[in-house]
Amino acid sequence: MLNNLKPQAPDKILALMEEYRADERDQKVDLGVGVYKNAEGETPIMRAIHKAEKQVWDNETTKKYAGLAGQPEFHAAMAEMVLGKGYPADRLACLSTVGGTGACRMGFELARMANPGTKIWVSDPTWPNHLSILKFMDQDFTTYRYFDAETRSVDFDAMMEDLKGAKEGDIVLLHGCCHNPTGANLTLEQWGKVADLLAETGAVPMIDLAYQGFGDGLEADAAGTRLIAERLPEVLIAASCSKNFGIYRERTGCLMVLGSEETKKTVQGNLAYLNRQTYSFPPYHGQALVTRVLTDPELRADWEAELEEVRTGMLELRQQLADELRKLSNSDRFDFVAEHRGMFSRLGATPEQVAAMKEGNAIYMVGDSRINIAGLNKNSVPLLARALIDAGV
Ligand code: PLP
Ligand code: TYF
Repeated sequence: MLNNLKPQAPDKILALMEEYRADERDQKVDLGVGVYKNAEGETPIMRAIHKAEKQVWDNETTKKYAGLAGQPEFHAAMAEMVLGKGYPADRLACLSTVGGTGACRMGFELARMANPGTKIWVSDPTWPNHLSILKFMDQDFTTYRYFDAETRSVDFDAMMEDLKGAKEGDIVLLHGCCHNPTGANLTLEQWGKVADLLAETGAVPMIDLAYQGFGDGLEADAAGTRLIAERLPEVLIAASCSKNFGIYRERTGCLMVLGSEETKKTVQGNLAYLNRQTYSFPPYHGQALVTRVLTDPELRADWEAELEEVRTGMLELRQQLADELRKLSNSDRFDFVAEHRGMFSRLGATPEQVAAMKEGNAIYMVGDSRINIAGLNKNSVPLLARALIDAGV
């Protein structure tokens, strides 16, 4: 039986991580996988998470099974963080999931259960895992134009043109903020236009929110999602806690589904059903940490402060890189680096140029020339800028 299996292509981002690890050169720079790193190249446990972990350790009295759909207090805390105080609890159903990836997967599954003929519209480009999950599910999907390779900003006219083709009951997947892999994002005004178009066509938005707090701030990064949630009758939101709480390996995420007061109970039942069919109970520990951090005022203030340090640190690196490139190229053609938001920017280098920087400069970026800004520090920014110019980017 097992000899029927075919080899699977490895995840390119994770494979690059291995390649970097095996590189024995001293001065190597890892701009690959989307994990936050401080100036020392470490991914520390956030202070508030560390404290919350101690509290959980001190107070937890049992390890028996918890909620099948997750913990209601986690759902409430997440809903408030994403949708704001006064979110419409009477029409919101929530599911705790295995990371944001699990939330995406369950969102796709729920959409298919609700509408077996649904087509899923994803941005071109999008996070490669979206595509691989959809292919694995044998789910009908298509892309909409998103990124203007020339200006490295959103090609909004093309996006709107393509999304006019989305039909009632189709799913339109949008990145809530900090678009992965491009770094180019919609303005709030553009979110409003997308909302109008979706209202016209009856297509249902699904928002992947994996980097809230990494772009313009915790509230600002949720603004597009909140606008969509206010204007449209049905919305799916796949939120990840991996980045903004720094709890990658705890696998903590939440799928939120906004419908009507009438559909809420059945949606909630279907969500729990999806967990049960897949792995029964979702991981508990990360939910407990996030709930404590969000609901304890002292922990929350400390977490927000540290998240803000992370965010502004990345913005400073963006500015430094843009300034350096302005100097070296004698032009403003790299100014987009400072305009982009989040961990990533797609620089627009060719695969050959990306390979040349890996071989010649030990600078590792994803093949589409996506860099993880947090992989840089003050010393490596000039190295990257120099390598980009020397490679002819
Ligand atoms: N969506 C996007 C766009 C991502 O970049 C990620 C990766 O971190 C995720 C979802 C989900 O991440 P995780 O499953 O680690 O929470
Ligand atoms: O895009 C990234 O780098 C992050 C981390 O299979 C990641 O989202 C990468 C690949 C993967 C899961 C997570």
